[in-house]
Amino acid sequence: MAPYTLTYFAVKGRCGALKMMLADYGQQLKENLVTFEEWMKGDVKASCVFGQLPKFQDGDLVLYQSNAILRHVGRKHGAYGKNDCEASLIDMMNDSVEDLRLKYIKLIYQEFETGKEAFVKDLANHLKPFETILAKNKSGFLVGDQISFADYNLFDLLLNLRVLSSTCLDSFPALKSFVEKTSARPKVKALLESDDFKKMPINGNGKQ
Ligand code: GTB
Repeated sequence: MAPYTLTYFAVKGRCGALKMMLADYGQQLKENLVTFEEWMKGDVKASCVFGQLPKFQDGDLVLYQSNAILRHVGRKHGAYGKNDCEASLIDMMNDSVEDLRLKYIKLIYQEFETGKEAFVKDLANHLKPFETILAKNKSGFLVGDQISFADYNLFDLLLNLRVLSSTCLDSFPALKSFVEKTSARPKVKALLESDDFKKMPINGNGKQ
């Protein structure tokens, strides 16, 4: 039996990074996919502590909030740094990934038609700090010399951003190399190439 269960919509959305991290650690995941029609009935929403998905179950532990879920899995599988200082730096990186993800989500769900051009134009300003950090840290990871949940989160977001703007990484060699290296991790590669993963839309409204 899979130790972990994820309840979410049939999109990559806020769970792409989680799926990549679990795959990379050889962990099985049971997925309960909730349709939009089912969600609109209200019962599932009412059962969620904050009225939103994803919901993640690890035995008796029930978690909401995608970043708390990433942290939990990262903590359990050695993807949360080697000491407290690394863990704090990883938190900082992940919060910055979240800041950019929120801008992306706002674009996708609220202003895609009117805001895409400006978003893409401004994107380099938001990618630059990650480029600087990765160029400086010769390990190829955001923090220390091993992969962390923040790396999977950044990787997932960069894949989405490259779909939005195929050239957005062109002037960022460290980010390009980061994407190439993470994509080439054998279990991540297998997930990315799997039919189930490929056929899942990135977002719930068909925009990407
Ligand atoms: N801070 C929370 C987290 O990080 O987990 C935010 C969670 C969140 O925004 N959840 C969205 C949700 O539950 C789904 S992700 N929305 C329903 C609601 O609030 O009632 C974005 C999303 C929206 C819609 C679909 N869809 O229709 O397929 C898919 C994904």
